[in-house]
Amino acid sequence: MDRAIVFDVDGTLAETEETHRKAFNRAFEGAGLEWHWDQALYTQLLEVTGGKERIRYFVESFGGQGVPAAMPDEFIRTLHAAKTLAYTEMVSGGDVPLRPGIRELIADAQSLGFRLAIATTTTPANVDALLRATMGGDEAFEVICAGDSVANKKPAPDVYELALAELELPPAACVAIEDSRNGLLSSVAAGIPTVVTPGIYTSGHNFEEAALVIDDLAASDFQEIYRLTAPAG
Ligand code: XBP
Ligand code: MG
Repeated sequence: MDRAIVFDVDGTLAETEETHRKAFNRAFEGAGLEWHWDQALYTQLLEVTGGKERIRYFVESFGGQGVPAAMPDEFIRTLHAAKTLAYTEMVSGGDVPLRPGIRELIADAQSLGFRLAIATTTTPANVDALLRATMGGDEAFEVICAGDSVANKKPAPDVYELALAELELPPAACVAIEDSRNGLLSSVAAGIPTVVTPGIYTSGHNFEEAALVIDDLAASDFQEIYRLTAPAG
């Protein structure tokens, strides 16, 4: 079939951000830093996508208040690598299930011949760990675009444009599934009709550009999603 569903990962395939937050805090503790990102602070820091960029945003926002006013990129990279290790260990241990309805949507879309892809800001190792733990591997997804594979992370369109290029499909032949405003802005900027399934950290976001907002995917009619795609060519 010449149509595809492009899935975001964090907050969409699974509610992962609490595990990300715990992994950040473990990395800070392991580095002897007295930082602790609670849920209120993390909600604010999620304004910035990308873990390394989020740490940089935290330093620049809170530098001087018990936080170094500046931090070398190399140190941030090392800190983020420790976070990724902590995250993948927790996810591999089965901490994070797929969101309700996601497994059914993937199976139903596959049975109808839809091609499946991923467009995410998170680190590739995190995608691999989540898909192994929840689906036994990434075979369902023909294309996986993640993390630093693009120069500009969401809300820039880059990662969705890369997914379209690898799928060799026009935006109108696809539909994106997202959970956040940053993700919605990214997929819409790439011209892709977008369905939003708000999550625990994003339910208050503005989703006015969405083609459809679904609060409970498990109770939804998947045809409403499929109808947003048009045949390529
Ligand atoms: C969500 C993000 C990521 C994760 C943390 O990505 O912005 O940065 O919060 O993962 P998406 P990393 O919603 O696009 O899946 O620390 O690996 O960036
Ligand atoms: Mg997301």
